[in-house]
Amino acid sequence: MQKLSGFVPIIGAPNAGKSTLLNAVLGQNISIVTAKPQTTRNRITGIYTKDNVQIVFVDTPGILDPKYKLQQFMSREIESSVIESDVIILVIDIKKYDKETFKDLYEKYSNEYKDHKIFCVLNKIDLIRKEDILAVIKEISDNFRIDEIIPVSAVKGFNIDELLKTIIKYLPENEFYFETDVLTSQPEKFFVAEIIRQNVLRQYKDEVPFSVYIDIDEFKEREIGKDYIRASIIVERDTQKAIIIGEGGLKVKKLGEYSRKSVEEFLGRPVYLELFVKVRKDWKNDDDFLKKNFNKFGTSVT
Ligand SMILES: Nc1nc2c(ncn2[C@@H]2O[C@H](COP(=O)(O)OP(=O)(O)OP(=O)(O)O)[C@@H](O)[C@H]2O)c(=O)[nH]1
Ligand SMILES: [Mg+2]
Repeated sequence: MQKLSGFVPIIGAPNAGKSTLLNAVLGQNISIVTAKPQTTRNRITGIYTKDNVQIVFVDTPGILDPKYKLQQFMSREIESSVIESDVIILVIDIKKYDKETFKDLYEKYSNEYKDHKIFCVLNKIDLIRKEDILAVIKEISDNFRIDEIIPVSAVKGFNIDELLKTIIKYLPENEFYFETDVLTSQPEKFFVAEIIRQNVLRQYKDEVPFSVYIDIDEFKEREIGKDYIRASIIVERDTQKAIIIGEGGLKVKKLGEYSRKSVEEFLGRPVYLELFVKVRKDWKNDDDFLKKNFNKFGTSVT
């Protein structure tokens, strides 16, 4: 049978549910999800392969106006995932749908990427009434030239099969880009850093978790005994370091325990995880730091 294969970036506002959608189509949690906007920082490849079909999904950071250098790096991750793609998925949180905001998003992508097919995935339909879902679908189809509009609930798994079936209809005939058993192109190290960052985002409040960069200093696989992982939690200021550590080191201890458990679950083997908290002043605006570290674990699409 002829093989069908293509790249499908998942784009949208922060918190729209892009990473949850990626995890839902893959049936596995590879992209971190939290209730906080701006959770995803890099593009994350998730590869769906079944029979003669391979869809290379690319989860991206939420679209925003870059206010500091890290966000400029994040925005480039979005652009670079769209260029080579076949179908662009715009994810909208249906509860927050607003015609003007949608128009801006639509115009940006339909003007810049004229040859691409554009799908609108209306996510979080579990949160609103059916009549309201239908009203949004009608408004979009009456006003915009969107190739497909698909209502889903990524968290409940509603209509995900329909989304996959629809994407497949648009895929070009192509050889597969990846081996059939490959789920992602990022190395384990990247996911370990992301899992720790997810725990930071969930455990700490306000701005502190957004000032955190996780570096994996050492990742030693051992034949006998547990794997050894040493990670740095890099923050922007001394005050943030104190918050991460907590009184008597209790907070960072708890972070270490939770992170170890989630890393073990992900890797399927026991690990010994050591965390160190360090300050790199204002790293989010530091070009040298970002050039060296952003995307250091190779999250490139191919
Ligand atoms: N009720 C409901 N909540 C959802 C759904 N999909 C995602 N969420 C929630 O929305 C929040 C954000 O989800 P993410 O997947 O992290 O959103 P994102 O678009 O990747 O966000 P960024 O990475 O920050 O751009 C989380 O709390 C999810 O559990 C859905 O279908 N229904
Ligand atoms: Mg995300």
